[in-house]
Amino acid sequence: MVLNVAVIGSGFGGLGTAIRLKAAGVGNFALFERADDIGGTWRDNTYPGCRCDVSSNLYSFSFAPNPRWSNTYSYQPEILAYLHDVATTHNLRGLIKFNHDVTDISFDVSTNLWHLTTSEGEFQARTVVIAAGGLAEPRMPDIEGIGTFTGPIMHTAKWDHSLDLTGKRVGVIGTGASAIQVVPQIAPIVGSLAVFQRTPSWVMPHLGHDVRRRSMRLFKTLPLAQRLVRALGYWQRELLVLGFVKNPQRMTKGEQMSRDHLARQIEDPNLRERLTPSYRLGCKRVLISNDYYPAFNRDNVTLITDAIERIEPHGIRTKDDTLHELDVIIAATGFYVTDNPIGQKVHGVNGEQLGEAFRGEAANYKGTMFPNFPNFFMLGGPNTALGHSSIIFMHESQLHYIVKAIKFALLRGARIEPSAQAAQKWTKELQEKLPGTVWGTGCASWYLNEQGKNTTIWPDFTFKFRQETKLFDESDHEITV
Ligand code: N01
Repeated sequence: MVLNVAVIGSGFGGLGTAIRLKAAGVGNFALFERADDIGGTWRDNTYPGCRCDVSSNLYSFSFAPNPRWSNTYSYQPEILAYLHDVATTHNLRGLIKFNHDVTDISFDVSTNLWHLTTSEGEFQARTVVIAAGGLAEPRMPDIEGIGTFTGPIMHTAKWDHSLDLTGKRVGVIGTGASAIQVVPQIAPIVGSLAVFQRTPSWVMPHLGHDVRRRSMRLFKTLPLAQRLVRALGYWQRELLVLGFVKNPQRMTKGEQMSRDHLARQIEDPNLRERLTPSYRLGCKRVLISNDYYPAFNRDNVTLITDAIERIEPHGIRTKDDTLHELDVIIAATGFYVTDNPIGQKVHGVNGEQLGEAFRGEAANYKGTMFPNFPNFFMLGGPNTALGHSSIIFMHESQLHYIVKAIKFALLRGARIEPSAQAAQKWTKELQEKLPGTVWGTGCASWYLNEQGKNTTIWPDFTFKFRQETKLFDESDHEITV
């Protein structure tokens, strides 16, 4: 049987797509999931302290508010439980093909169908939605000798809960969003903790707190109250665009807040100095934590700022020729983002790889569609991620467009793809906005591709993206019936 829609992934993106397709009356579709459970990155990241740095009222579907969030910034188990609730409420599990690892998605010009190769067999679909997630593929550090270490090495996104860290000499590589959450959690139990920092992060005070029962009751009986809280959080975050995008000079105020936060928590001026970034706040992802800096006040935690030379059988050797002896290494080294491997698995009408477009070497349309990839859509495509707000808002915007386009294609039996002209216009205008933004102020970050081009972040207010994706614009597409 030929599916109407093949959706790849069952995290926030995949589940959101399924709900929107059902609501629009589109039937005969399936979600392909490589694992045996839903949840995407929120299923995979189970390291101690894993938590969302966007408030839960905003980091959730607008159509599925959760009045029971126990903290304003939820931890991973509660977010995963939320996704399970959503899947149950919307009766989605029967639509998901679990343990189906998709290895190839190619367009067949003779049938105008997408051909999917999976670990469980072949499938055909009229349209495809990629919802595989931008933070789905953990990146191990490319450090000489990594294979020679005799102890366990684990990535934060693949936490081994059977590994007892009690009393162990542990090294954490990286000081990004994952590291700052895991370091304070494991510091009290390990014997010693060496944190290997290549670049310090800007860290702001965390405003998260437990939600009172009274508020939960209010949100349940009066959903409008929760919608207002969500709206307030949304608009507060939109104001950040004035600094991130319009005038990065404004970030100096935030930098001072972060310096004050550091000064309140770390007394040693030398340590403070080494933890202070030298790039503009926002150029890399801004982090929030109240317990990361204090972890360095513990006697068993050391900040290592000498660059790593190599990994040896018994530890990590830094450039000053010190061997830091370790029992366990934790790689908090992030993900393949601009070079997400999913890009190598998708092939368009001429056999070209999607990866080229995704890396920013070819044009895309609204971060969602690509010339030569007919009836094909990507959630979290180029320049649709955010530094200041909730990615779920962007996914929902994309879904407005995607579902309208899918219905258009299915009702007419049409093949639709953005015209080269429309895609070039979109990509050019977007790239022209980027140089003046905070992400172009000269730091290395996972927002930039190998050529230093930002192919990840949406450089504007998110409501502008919502406007852009409201309607399916036939005139921007090549339509063949
Ligand atoms: O990864 P990162 P992450 N040698 O790429 C360092 C989301 N997230 O997993 O800065 C030495 O930010 C690297 O150093 P440098 C969130 O969107 C969200 O922490 O490149 N160091 C950096 O310090 C986040 O932004 C939550 O110099 C090496 C670190 O490793 C994204 O995931 C929670 C190295 C990688 O930091 C990724 O965060 C957690 C090497 N060879 C994650 N290679 C939420 O709360 C890399 N590094 C939603």
